[in-house]
Order: sequence, then structure tokens, then C-alpha cells
Amino acid sequence: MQPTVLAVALVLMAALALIFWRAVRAANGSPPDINPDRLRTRLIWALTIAGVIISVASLREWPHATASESEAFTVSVTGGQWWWEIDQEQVPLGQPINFDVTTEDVTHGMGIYNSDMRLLVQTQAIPGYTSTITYTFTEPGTYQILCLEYCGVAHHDMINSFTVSETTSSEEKN
Ligand SMILES: [Cu+2]
Repeated sequence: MQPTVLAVALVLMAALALIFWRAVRAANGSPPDINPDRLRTRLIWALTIAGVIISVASLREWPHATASESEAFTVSVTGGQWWWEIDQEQVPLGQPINFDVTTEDVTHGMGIYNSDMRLLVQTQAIPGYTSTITYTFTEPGTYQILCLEYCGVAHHDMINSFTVSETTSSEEKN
């Protein structure tokens, strides 16, 4: 990444130096050997191409949770006025969890918070549609699901929780 930025910066500096050199030469009286419109067109193209290269080169890995992994443990979360229903009380630690989220009435916002009330992941709960979001928990503990979208007078009551632990209850039964 760093060498790429350096290379791009050097190319841009060289281009700028060339422009200054041409400007100084033009000011000294010798006629420019390229017409200004063509120069401008070339410059616009060069900047456009440089812009695309810089944008692509500086892209970082998507920092948010990605949708749906087929091998993941699945938790169904259903929202309604004003509750959350979670079909698993315990979810496993350290493996991708698919949260399939929907709602029975209006649109809600499903947010998962850790014990410090820090938002870890969120998606919209939409009537008649299942939003899937994948998250991997790295710490055991109790996590809360809260509503992030105002959905009526008891919006603040939409709280439910689940725990994250090394083994799931279904595995313990086996
Ligand atoms: Cu809600």
C-alpha cells in the first residue's frame, strides 16, 4: 500500500513539474509545441486515470459484517411491537453466526450490543423479508438485541438477550 502511494505521488509530482517547466518555457517566449486544448484534454484524462488508480489502490477491506455464509450457525430473530424473539438462547463462540432477521409488523432496526452496550452489528428488520447478517463473536458473555428504529410508544422496550459461550446447549445435550 505505502509503496503504491509513493509511486503515485511521484508520478503526480513529475506531471506537476512538467507542467511548471512548460509554463516557464511558454513565459520565456518559445511557443508551446502542443496546443492548450489538447494539453487540457490530456491533463483531464491523466487526472481521471490517476484518480481511478488511487481510489482502487486505497480501497480497504470492507469493515462491516458481510451477509450470509452458508456454513454458519443460524439464529432467527423476529421483531414485533414491541418485542424481539430469538430462537437460540446460546450461540457458539468463534464461529460465524448468521442472523436471519425479520418482523411481523412494522420496520424495526435490529442491533446487537455487547455487555458494554457497544453496538457490534446491525441490520434492518423488514416485514415480509428476511435480512441476513453474519457476525463472529470473539468474547463469551451476554449480548443484547435492541431496536434501532423508532417504531412506536414502547420502542425502548424491545430488548432481548442471548449468551455466547464455548459450547452451545444443543452440543451439550449430545
Ligand atoms: Cu422496533
